[in-house]
Amino acid sequence: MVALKKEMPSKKKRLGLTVDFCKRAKPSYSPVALPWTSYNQSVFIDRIKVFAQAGKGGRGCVSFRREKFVPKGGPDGGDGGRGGDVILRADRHVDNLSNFFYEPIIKAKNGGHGMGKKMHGRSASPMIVKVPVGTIVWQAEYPTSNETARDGLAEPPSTAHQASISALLVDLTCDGKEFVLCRGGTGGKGNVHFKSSQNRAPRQYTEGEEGEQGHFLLELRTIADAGLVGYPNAGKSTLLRKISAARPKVAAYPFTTLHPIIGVVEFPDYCRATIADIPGLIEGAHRGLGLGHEFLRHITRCRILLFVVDIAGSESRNPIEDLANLRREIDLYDPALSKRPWYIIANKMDLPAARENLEALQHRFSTIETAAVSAQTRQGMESLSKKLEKWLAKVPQPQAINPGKTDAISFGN
Ligand SMILES: Nc1nc2c(ncn2[C@@H]2O[C@H](COP(=O)(O)OP(=O)(O)O)[C@@H](O)[C@H]2O)c(=O)[nH]1
Ligand SMILES: [Mg+2]
Repeated sequence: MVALKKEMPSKKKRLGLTVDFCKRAKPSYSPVALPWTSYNQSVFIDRIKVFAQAGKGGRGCVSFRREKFVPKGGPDGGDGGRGGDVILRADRHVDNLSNFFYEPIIKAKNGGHGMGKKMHGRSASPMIVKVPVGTIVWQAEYPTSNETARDGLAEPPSTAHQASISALLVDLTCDGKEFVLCRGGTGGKGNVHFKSSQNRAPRQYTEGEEGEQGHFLLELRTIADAGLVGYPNAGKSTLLRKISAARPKVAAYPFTTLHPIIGVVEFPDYCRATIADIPGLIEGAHRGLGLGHEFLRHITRCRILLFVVDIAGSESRNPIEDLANLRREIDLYDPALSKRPWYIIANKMDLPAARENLEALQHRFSTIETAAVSAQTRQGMESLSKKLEKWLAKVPQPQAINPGKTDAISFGN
């Protein structure tokens, strides 16, 4: 007897499926290169152009009252609701502007249209967008000839450099501070407003107002009490790790830190100070070498500047030359910044040749207070913390930048 082997169709065939779900279709998009990202760091954006549009007001309604035994009840068309505002709110839990990288168009909802029985249209809720504390908002203008209409929106042209900055609108310096970027349009009037002894059955109504719209440049200038400035590998990030709970990446190669990181230092008397660690500066940064001056704007609001030098002169560096170069770079970036109170942190005191170099450095910069530390071994960190508190106590809090001021600011990147 021959055993008949019955061919059982596969489950896929039984279900009538023809597509092989196991084989994933290749994604049709190509991965986008994000600025300032690495395998373990998220995207950091500190300057971005956005387009914002507030909601349009709702249309007024044309309607007449119709009820049993009320044959000619008169006009009863309600007004339209207000369009939503676009509001920026400074939030200390947001640390950069990367959400605008993915959504550079901010649109609030339109107001609802008016309805019969004198019913008012629904006013749209405001579109509240969170931005980091320290965000400065500039009005940007694009030539109108380049504007293209898409979905009723004037799109920012692809050639971004054509935009010009016209005015500084606001400096959001404290947590919770709000700014209405674009005001929503008011609602239109319903026909109830047009009745008169002459016009007892009005069919007139008004359209809702357009919401404000415009292009804006948002720029983050981090607010911290002290800023660490130094050559790559001087030990700035190590210092911040040891003095605060911040965890910037530390490694023995230059430009490990790719974006500013803020650490909070707690003093024994329950006072606190924030310290900003920015990517290393090198000689010629004003010519765009290294990461250039790109991140120096994050220390422009710091009350004091802490120049971190590798006092051991490892990697055949000269700490005195390094410090002089750093001072020159700061001066080239902004002469006002170079007048800010500054101090020296001589790091890597655990290495040989550090003592000798420290004496030479103190001799050369005799008027500047110096803290000698070893961030790696924690040597001198207690005394640095005390000095930091003393240095900060001498300097007042910086003021927010006045709106209306127009600054020379490039808008190409
Ligand atoms: N021997 C010694 N090495 C240090 C000290 N501070 C930092 N380093 C090392 O210097 C290298 C660069 O440190 P990092 O904090 O990334 O420097 P940054 O580029 O200024 O942020 C790392 O390998 C650290 O381990 C120190 O006090 N002593
Ligand atoms: Mg670093």
